[in-house]
Amino acid sequence: MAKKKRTPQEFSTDPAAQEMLIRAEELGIGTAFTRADDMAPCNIGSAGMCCKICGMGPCRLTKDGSTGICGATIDTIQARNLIRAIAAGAAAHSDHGRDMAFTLKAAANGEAEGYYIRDVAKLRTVAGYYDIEVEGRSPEEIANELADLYIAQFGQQKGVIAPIRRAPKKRQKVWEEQGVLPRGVDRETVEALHRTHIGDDQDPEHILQHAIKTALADGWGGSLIATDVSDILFGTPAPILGQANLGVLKADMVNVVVHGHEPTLSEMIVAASQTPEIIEYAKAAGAKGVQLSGICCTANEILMRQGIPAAGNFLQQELSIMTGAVEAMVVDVQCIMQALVGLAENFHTKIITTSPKVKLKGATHIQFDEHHALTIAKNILKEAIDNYKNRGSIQIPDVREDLIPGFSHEYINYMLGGSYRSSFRPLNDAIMSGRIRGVAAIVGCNNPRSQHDYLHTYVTKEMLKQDVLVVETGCGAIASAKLGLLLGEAGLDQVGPGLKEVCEAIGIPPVLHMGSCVDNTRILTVLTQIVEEGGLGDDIDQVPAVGLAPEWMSEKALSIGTYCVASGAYVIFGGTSPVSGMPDKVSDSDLVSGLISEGWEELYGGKLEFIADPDEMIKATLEHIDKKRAALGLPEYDPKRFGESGDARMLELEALPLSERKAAIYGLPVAGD
Ligand code: CUV
Repeated sequence: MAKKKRTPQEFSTDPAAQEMLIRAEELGIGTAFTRADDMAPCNIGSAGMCCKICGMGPCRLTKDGSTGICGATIDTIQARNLIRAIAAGAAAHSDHGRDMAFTLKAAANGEAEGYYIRDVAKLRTVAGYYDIEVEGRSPEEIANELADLYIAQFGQQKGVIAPIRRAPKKRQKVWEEQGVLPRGVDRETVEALHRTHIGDDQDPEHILQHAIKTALADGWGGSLIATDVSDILFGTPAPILGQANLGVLKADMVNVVVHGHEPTLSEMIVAASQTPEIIEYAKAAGAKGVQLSGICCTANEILMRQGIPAAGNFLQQELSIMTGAVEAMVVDVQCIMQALVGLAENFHTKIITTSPKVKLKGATHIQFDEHHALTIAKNILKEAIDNYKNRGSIQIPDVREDLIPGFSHEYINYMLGGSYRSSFRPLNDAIMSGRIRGVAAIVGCNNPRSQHDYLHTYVTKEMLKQDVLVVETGCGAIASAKLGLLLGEAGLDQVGPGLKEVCEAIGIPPVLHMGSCVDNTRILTVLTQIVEEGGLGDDIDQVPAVGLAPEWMSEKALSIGTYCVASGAYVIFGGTSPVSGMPDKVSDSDLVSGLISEGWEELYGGKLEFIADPDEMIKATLEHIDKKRAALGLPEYDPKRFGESGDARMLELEALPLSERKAAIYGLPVAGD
């Protein structure tokens, strides 16, 4: 039976993406979307029932009771595959954190060209968590000691990684009781690999316990370190105006798209692009200047700190090149499609790899080194500018949307109360009164198996109607940005009455962009601060909040989901479950699915579920939020109670004659009555 081919409109909900997909079709160029149509997923592998950890296999288990050559059961194989994916995700995030810590060390010692400590206040706050002396010491001295402490977390062999102490007290106790406090970031990842070698750990429950430990080493270790150090070196994000979508590319400028994850490189390219030397160089090449933009989480990093526009999310990396207007795509690590090089051959675009860890055959490699960062960044930009003359026909979709990103947990704390009384009190109060029904963190990737951006934006919009405050990171945040949901005024007509009041009173969009994937740790911090503020329980599992990754695809997403569950959150993934078994076929193995949902809920209060249908996702989210509200003894959510105060109401009142206004506000009789 011939497989159904989707149309550009079915591939993506984003008009800019659709336009480029039509161009791709006209030019006869394949993309991840068309390849997804051509490639039927292996149903044994996608259900987690293929084992290829040794040379006796791969063993494809297809029905209940079947085993691999060594005797491994479906349950064991599913648990092993899952922990391996989590370990890879945790390794990716944590290695990013390690590189950031080394950059901090180099900057503190004056050995990193172009880097300096931009956020001394955050440096002092973070140092304070670890009892590092701050009084009377220079930022460099403090940074040196903090960098040493952070670098040591990766290779630590015994004890507990230091950042764990930033979790709620009660949560730390849970982890201690369950024996999942991570000893060292690298150690847990290595052990995950050891345990899944042929002939090692074969008890699914025991394997999954270590999956939790590995993920915690990411969320409360490597990723948290990455976020901390990025803020210290490049500034803690605060609201800033930005733009998103392919329409940010400029026809008369040299377009350089940075793609990947680590802000060390992208921040330096931002700095280099603003030097007179580079601006002159671009003008000499006949361009008006250099237009920088980002893809994926690199986009998020420079968007929220510098307001550099985002060209798009994961599934737009190919589409940006399809415009013909990109002189260079500069990549570092993670989420970089191998297809880029072949695709770029149809245009003049140069793919420039920069990480010693990531090379693509056929790409230009200009290795990045933080000791000479500014010089290297300038060289990269000159390479792009030199390529401007080779441009052929271009087509840039005229589609872009403004947005306000930059809601770090520090800023959220500040915005709620101002500098003298910054606190989470107003947020807690709003949740307690029911103005805000609960919080949803909608995060994660795009996946060409589903319609690009559809699940993200559908779920987000439904949450807002239900008075659920939404926080976002990663490619999900870029999806909402493109829809205009990260802009106060644009979103508020689609928002429930209570949440609308809160947004108007504080002056925030109903969807808060909190950063890149490693910045999901900011969400952990927000949840911790909500708990510490009081009134919403004494641990994260009591907060009416849910995490969602509707279009997930990366192993990092699995690690994030798992550390959020271990921290007490209900986490819902869309798409297919990597541990589903084949319920409608020959196997109904659901032991592992049960262990990561009800099993983990019993132990940690959080659970991981895979729900493909967005309406089911929404239903499960709201049920969970309402259940947590009831458990806290909070009033039942009732949208009719709100929407009568706030700015909108004031504007209505202001339009009335004075006498009627008084009557409306104070219930006084109207003069002349
Ligand atoms: Ni790190 S991991 S596709 S860029 S969110 Fe985007 Fe985000 Fe997933 Fe990758």
